[in-house]
Amino acid sequence: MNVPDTVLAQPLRFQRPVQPMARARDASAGDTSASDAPWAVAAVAELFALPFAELLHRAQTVHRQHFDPTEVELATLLSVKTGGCPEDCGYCPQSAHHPTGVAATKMMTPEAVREAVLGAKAAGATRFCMGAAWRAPKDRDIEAVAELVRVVKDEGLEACATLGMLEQRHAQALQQAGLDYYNHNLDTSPDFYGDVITTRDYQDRLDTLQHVRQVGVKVCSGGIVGMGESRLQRAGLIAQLANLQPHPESVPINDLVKVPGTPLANQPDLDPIEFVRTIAVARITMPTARVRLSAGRRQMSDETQALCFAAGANSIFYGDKLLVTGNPDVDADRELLTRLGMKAVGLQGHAV
Ligand code: SAM
Ligand code: DTB
Ligand code: SF4
Repeated sequence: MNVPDTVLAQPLRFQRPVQPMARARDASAGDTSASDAPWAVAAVAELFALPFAELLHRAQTVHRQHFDPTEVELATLLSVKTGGCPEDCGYCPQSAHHPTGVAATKMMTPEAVREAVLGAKAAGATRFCMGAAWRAPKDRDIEAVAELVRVVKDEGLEACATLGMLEQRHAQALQQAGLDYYNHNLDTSPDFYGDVITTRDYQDRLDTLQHVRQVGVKVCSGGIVGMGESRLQRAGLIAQLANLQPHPESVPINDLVKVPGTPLANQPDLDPIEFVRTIAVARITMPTARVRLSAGRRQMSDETQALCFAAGANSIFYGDKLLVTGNPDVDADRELLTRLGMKAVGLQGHAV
């Protein structure tokens, strides 16, 4: 792993580690009260470097202050407009720059989307997220997606959309249609970003998040790990997210899905323990967020997923497909959640 020695050097002592220096409040002593003090990347890196048991303990302490740790949100994804995307995101099977064999489709009809929403609702999902492979939607796209948002809201689910860069007037139109969340990931740290994407820059992403925030739609923003970034760069991503004012309400943490034909297809696997650490650090730095254990679960063991929940993940993508790649099937997820004694949001007092 490409981690500086200074970050890895960690005394193995059974006592409270040195508290993050650059943090105004005392996170090491369990003070998780809201604070405006920004998270320095170095302070986030110190969290990453904690002994695993200490890190998990802190994450669990924070988690329990804000959530029932046995509760998990089930969010279902649907790609309403797939493939042919002009952006060159190095991880993405839907980019027209990469020979992945994903065919470009037209936008789905409201009828077809309603059918998918009903299926997701019957399976127990409470959030429905629609993705489109656009750089940014046009006026007519926004009208079409607004119609889809109304379909989701009609069926009583929370509506989320991820459509690329968003102008404020477009965010406003979606808000009026009832959109609850907009997903737009920062993806990685500012200093690694250019290695992965060249067709839009980091500031474009921050601008979109601001437009979403300004119209009162909740922000869903996270990133991908396992793209070859260093631990310090993972800390850089988390610091960026945590320093948004306020931090995102939802934070998807994706483990890279290596799709043949994409530039990142041959990346070495990220150590699962490092993935769990990323979840724990997201939980500690963004105490009231839904931290979503997102893409990559199909390659993950049940034990790794269990550790992610223990580290503060409290949301998953639920349904047999993500956008174009696979996800664990619904029966397997139900069985896992039952084994772990976890219950879905919206289902009081019993498992899924
Ligand atoms: N086109 C829109 C955009 O990029 O803003 C929305 C859809 S895009 C597929 C949403 C997010 O999915 C990306 O920002 C990225 O974080 C995640 N993603 C895409 N491909 C992935 C992969 N192979 N593995 C993990 N996450 C991935
Ligand atoms: C997010 O953070 N992950 C989701 C959702 N937001 C849109 C997408 C994951 C995509 C995984 C690869 C694919 O199926 O395209
Ligand atoms: Fe296009 Fe989104 Fe894929 Fe990037 S992540 S290539 S913007 S669909």
